[in-house]
Amino acid sequence: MDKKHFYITTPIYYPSDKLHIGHTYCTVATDAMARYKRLTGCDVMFLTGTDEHGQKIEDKAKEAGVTPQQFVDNIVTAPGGILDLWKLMNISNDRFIRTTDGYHVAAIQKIFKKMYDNGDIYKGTYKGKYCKPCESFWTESQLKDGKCPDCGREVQDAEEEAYFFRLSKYADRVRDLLENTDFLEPRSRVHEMVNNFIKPGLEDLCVSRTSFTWGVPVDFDPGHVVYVWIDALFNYMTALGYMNDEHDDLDQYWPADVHFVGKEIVRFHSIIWPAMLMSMDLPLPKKVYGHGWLLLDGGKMSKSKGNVVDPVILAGRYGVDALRFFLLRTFPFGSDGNFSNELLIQTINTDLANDLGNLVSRTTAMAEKYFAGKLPAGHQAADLDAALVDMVRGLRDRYEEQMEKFQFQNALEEVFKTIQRANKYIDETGPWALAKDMEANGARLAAVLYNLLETVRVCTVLLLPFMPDSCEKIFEQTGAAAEARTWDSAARWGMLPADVQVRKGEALFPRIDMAKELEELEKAAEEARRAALPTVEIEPQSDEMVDFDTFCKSDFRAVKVKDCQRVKKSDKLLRFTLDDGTGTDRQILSGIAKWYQPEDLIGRTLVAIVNLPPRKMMGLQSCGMLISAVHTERGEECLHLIMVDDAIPAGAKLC
Ligand code: ME8
Repeated sequence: MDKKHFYITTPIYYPSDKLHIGHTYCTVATDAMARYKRLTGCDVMFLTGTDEHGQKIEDKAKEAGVTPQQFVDNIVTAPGGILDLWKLMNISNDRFIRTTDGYHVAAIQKIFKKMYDNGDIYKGTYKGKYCKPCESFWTESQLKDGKCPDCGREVQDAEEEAYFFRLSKYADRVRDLLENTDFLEPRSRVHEMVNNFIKPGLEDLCVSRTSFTWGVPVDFDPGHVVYVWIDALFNYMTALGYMNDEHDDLDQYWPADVHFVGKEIVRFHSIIWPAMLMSMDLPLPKKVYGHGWLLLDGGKMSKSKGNVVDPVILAGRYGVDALRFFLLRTFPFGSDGNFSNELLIQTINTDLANDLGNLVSRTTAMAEKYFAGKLPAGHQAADLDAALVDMVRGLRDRYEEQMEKFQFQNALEEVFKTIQRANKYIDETGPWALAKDMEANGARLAAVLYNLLETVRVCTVLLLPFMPDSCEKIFEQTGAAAEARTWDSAARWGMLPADVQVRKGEALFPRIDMAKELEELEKAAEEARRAALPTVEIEPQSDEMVDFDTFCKSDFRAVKVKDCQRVKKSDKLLRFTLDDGTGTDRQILSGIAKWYQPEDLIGRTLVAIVNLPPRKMMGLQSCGMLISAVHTERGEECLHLIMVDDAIPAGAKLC
């Protein structure tokens, strides 16, 4: 029988900055879903990619002094770029599309022309508001307090000759799709779309621009480039070969089973995307799922706010699997969730170190200790085992029900309830007590360990989509062969041979010392913040002119340091005794204790202005001021006393 096809996509990401944990969240979720579907036996197509056109990229490239193509290459394909991030996160995408790929560009031109030919794209004048960072057009009525309703930033007036898509024509069909089918989930997003966008009246959509050039050119009207969202949305089909010969999988995989998208782009996917497909007479995707955002301190992460969390750092510290697991275990996929380091560490400690890690290590350690790693055959079940065994037998179905609804958190909850039950079973059966009399209890002890190994096996199969590498290690340790790692096997009890061979390995998820780790993270974040600061900052030069005669009145002299001491009760002041060439010592107080040790300055020749009126500091007289150079380095003030050649005699005038 042919395998069931399953086509799943992430949004294609803007390569305008490094991706953060929020982007990683969606891709990890899609990856878990793709792996789950493969596990269940589907023929999966998992697509991700990058959305590389638009004014924002053009502007950023200009700022960086490179071409837009160089700019995006640098973020997508260069070392440390998006492709590397997905490799690091163990993302199993089958295809990666870049909207600058030649086949995609040519296909978009054909698509645009087709909608123009069928009358759904027409030429007019665009007057309205444009949000540059979001690359979105808005009507006055859609703005929130006069600002972009998506990101809250200022919008600009825009007026130009442009092409329009007859979105209004499809308003009723789209509304019907949203209200009367399961096309868009979660359901709360349907009300949002209908109330905010459809009920106020869908206006035709401006779908070309002439104010920048970094986009797909409208081939029949030079000067126009295709609106980035048309270019972007059709990626889901061009990547399968729609209107191009690069690929040839449209028949197998279109319509898509699900597009996973963040909530702010649900509007594009659930209104504009189906309307364009209707215009082209193409089948609609089966589902759009709008997931929530990962928030930091209650707000959306963004590079411009400087509050992004770097997945590479977290994966480096805790391991890729722990990070993947945390993202899907902690936050309900359809709602927003607040990211914090505490939560991450707590999840790793509780679920992975305590529950799963302990279960695996205790079970394998006991199998090694009591049976040298190989259970004897012929062990027997007891009544006490039924509660655990029944729970494991029904686990796959309960998990599947949640996975089919994209409720990763609930699916994992089912697995972890079972893991916790198994840990309790260890306490209930007391293997260490049984081991005291192996002759009498050896068979029973083997049965207990077998039940634990079977529980671990089934849970591990179900954790495969979330933590692929760690699960392989658990299979190795617990002696699960290939046929005991399958989806089918997860619904069956007793897939391990009775005399299973166990090999205890290293602890999979070491416990993290929360307080110490938080402190280190804080330090690392502070270092990263500092590293991001400009290396050297110097004060801008003054515009205010000083007349020559006034300047000449300032009397700068070379002075030699005869003595230098800290001023008692002051962290800042040093007291200098100086030879200024007059034969009488001069005393100057200077607030430079942070930068110099007094003894290092004795004997040096410095520069002082000597005709400032004397002033008192900490009860001591200061007659003049030492001259220093100051600048800021990584946010910190730096000071260097001006020191001159010691051959210059004390009192020499500087002019
Ligand atoms: O929107 N939490 O690209 P994008 C969760 N190019 N998800 C987040 C997030 C966060 N803190 N921050 C961003 C685009 N995302 C378009 C898509 S598709 C045809 C074109 C999600 O790089 C965001 O919600 O700005 C979106 O789904 C995805 O990252 C890509 O965002």
